[in-house]
Amino acid sequence: MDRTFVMIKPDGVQRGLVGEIIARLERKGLKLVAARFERLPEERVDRHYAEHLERPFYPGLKQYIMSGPCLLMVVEGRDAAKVVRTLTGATNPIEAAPGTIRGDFGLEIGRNVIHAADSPESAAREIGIHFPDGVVEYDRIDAPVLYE
Ligand code: IDP
Ligand code: MG
Repeated sequence: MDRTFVMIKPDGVQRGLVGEIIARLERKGLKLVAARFERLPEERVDRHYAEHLERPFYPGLKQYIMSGPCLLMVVEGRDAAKVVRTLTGATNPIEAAPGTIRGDFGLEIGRNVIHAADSPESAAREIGIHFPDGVVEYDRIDAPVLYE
């Protein structure tokens, strides 16, 4: 089964959206297999966002991500990375469709509530960075009715 990395950013935590966001992932049928609530250390933010280090918005992005605690998660399900990106919506909440997390809860690109790995390859890389000791393996009782 596929896994992906999801993170509720500090604005999502401060605005009390943690429960709402986890509920959406659970209701979709995704299985939560790892979670940790923490303030990210600078070194891990730089590794996580390695592809953006040279971007003009990076200093602001880093300050935002380190401004408070984040909820880091790994979820499991068929095509998990794609499924979670669809639930998350476009990077800029102005363009994100209603019904998506960013479309329903965000107003601007620099405060877009949630991070989701953009591909299975990114998911594997990000899970390795944030959960190097692995995830929790178990069966969800509804698995037989979620998949054909
Ligand atoms: P993604 O989060 O949808 O994968 P990326 O292009 O990978 O989007 O950008 C990573 C994060 O950097 C975004 O979620 C957003 O928080 C921030 N970001 C991207 N572009 C801008 C920008 O132009 N201004 C401010 N922040 C940005
Ligand atoms: Mg990205």
